[in-house]
Amino acid sequence: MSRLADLDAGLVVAAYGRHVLVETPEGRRVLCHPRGKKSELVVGDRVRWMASGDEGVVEHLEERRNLLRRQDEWRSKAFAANLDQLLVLVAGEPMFAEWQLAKALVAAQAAQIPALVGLNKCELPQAAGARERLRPYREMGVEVLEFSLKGDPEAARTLLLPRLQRRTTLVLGASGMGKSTLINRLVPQAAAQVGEISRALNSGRHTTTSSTLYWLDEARAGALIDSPGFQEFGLHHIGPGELAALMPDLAAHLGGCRFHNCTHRREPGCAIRAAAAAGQIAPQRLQFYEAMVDELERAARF
Ligand SMILES: Nc1nc2c(ncn2[C@@H]2O[C@H](COP(=O)(O)OP(=O)(O)OP(=O)(O)O)[C@@H](O)[C@H]2O)c(=O)[nH]1
Ligand SMILES: [Mg+2]
Ligand SMILES: [Zn+2]
Repeated sequence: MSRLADLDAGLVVAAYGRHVLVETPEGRRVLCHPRGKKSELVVGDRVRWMASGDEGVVEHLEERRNLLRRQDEWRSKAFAANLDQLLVLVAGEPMFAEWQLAKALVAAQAAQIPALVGLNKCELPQAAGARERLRPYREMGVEVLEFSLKGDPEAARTLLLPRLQRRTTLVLGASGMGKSTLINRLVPQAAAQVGEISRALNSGRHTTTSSTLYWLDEARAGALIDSPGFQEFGLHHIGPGELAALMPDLAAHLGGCRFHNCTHRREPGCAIRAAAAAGQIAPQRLQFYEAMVDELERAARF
């Protein structure tokens, strides 16, 4: 085993199952394979690697600052590591699914990654319904940026770029919310960066199935990470007892319940239910909480 100091440093900019694309500090991209049965490498990982012909072998994974992941009944899947923030894209047409947003925000909170919401397609009349659906989120302190990537791309750039510069941002959103449009509007030579990745992988086969990191600037200070949708956003890595603390609107009332181990469902003297009854917590947020606790408790029994 070579000494760590002798190995090259690199950043995982794309991950495809068993192999990853590693970018060197000089900006060269090398197809690498993990050594042995290592833990799954994800985009954003900092690694140490060694050349082996034209390709490379990842020998070491540097400690992660954070890791955004989801877990369902069957498997655990990591989105990306070492993130500065999460941007969840939503829209009114098609209308975004509120629970997907709610889950993404819980996962971000659990990983201690700041999150903001982008309401795209705000020029459409259906944006009003989406704005209304986002109201509890704004009220709990989630920042919501409104823009129209297609209707007014310049305004969208002006609004978004200061929030994205010099940071690594994971962009999440269901199909049709505008992730690709965002990348194409904000990333110089987005198509070229994709082409470069396909070339390094020697085919176009893998291009859309995995997360990819795009640089926002020549200096490679800011990056957007594109992800392949998030249909099955499981939160099974979170205990049912932890959930309320990860929802800011519920968390604000924690500590006020009569029982210290209150599950906030049917116990008397529950401060969270009292807050919901008083209109301080939106009904759909309490419903989400109850449904998630049920799901997580069921999962814990198996
Ligand atoms: N009206 C309107 N349409 C938009 C806007 N931004 C994107 N779209 C359209 O919405 C559709 C979906 O956009 P995409 O960028 O492909 O969405 P995506 O999130 O990448 O979707 P997937 O790749 O399926 O996950 C496309 O037809 C876009 O042209 C907008 O601001 N207003
Ligand atoms: Mg897309
Ligand atoms: Zn309670």
